[in-house]
Amino acid sequence: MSEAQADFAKGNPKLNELPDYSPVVTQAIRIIRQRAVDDSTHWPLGLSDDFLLRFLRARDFCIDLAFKLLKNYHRWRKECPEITADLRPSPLLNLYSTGYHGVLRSRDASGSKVVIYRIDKWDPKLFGAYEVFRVSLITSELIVKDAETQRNGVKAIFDLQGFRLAHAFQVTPTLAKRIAAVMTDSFPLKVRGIHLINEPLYFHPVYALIRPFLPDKIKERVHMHGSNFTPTLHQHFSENILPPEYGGIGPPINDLCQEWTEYIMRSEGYLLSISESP
Ligand code: VIV
Repeated sequence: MSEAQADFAKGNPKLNELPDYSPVVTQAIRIIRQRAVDDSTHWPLGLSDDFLLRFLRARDFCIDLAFKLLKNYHRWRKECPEITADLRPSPLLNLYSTGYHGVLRSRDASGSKVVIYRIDKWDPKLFGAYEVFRVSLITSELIVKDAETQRNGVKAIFDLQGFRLAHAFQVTPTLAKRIAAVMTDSFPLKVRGIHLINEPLYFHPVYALIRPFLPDKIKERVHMHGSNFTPTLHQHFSENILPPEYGGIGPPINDLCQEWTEYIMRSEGYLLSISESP
C-alpha cells in the first residue's frame, strides 16, 4: 500500500496542511468524487473540488469517514427543511439587529474561528428555535468556505445571560438531537470548543437533553464557566481577541455583531444558491 493510500484509509492530520492543489489532495478529491458518483444519492449542491475538500479536511483525509460525513450532511439537510430549506438571512434581520450573534475578527491561538451568541438578545416570542438554529447554520456555511477554518475548526461561546424557561421550552428532544447531530457528524466543521458562560441552574436539564447524543470527544470540549467566567474563559481565549464585555481588549461585541450581519447580508446571493432548490 502506498503512503497516500495508508493515509486515506486511516486519516492523517498532516494532510490538512497541504495547499488546495497539491497532488495528494487532488488524488483524495478524485477518489471521494468517484464514490459519490457511484452512490445513488442525489447531490443537489454538486461535487466540486472545493466542496469535497471541506469534508476531507473535516475528517483528516480518511476517505471512509469523509464520505460518511458527506452523506450525513445531505441527509440532515433533507430531514430538517425547517432549518435548511431557506438560508437567506433577510427574514432573520430583526434577530441579527439585536446583536444576538457575532464572529471575532481574529482566530484563537490554535487557529480556530470563534463565534459568539447572546441568548439574552433572543426573544422566543418573536423567533422560534428553528430560526435561531438557522442563524448558526448560515454562519457555519460561510465560515466553512475558508481553508484555515476547515483546518482548525470552530469554537462557540454561548452567553446564557437572560436564559429563561421560555428558552428552555424551545429545546425539545427532537431539537436536542438535531443540535447534537450538526455538532457531531452532519456538518463539515471541526467543533473545537463550546464555552457556556452565565449559565443559570436550570440550563443543566437542557444540556442533559443534548449530552447523551454527544460523543465523548465533543463532551470533553464543552466548558461551563458560570457567572465569574473571566479567569477560566481566558485560559482558552487570549484577552487580545475577546471583546471588553468578556474581559478582553478586542473590539466591542456590538461592532462584531454589526460587522458580521453586514457580511451575511452581502452573502445573500451565495446563501440562496445553497438553499434547497424548489
Ligand atoms: O448550531 O459547528 C440555549 C456548531 C453549532 C451549530 C452548527 C454547527 C456547529 C458548534 C447550533 C452550535 C450551535 C449549525 C455547524 C447547534 C445551533 C443551536 C441553536 C439553538 C436553538 C440555540 C439555543 C441553544 C441553547 C444552548 C446550546 C448549547 C450547546 C450547543 C451545547
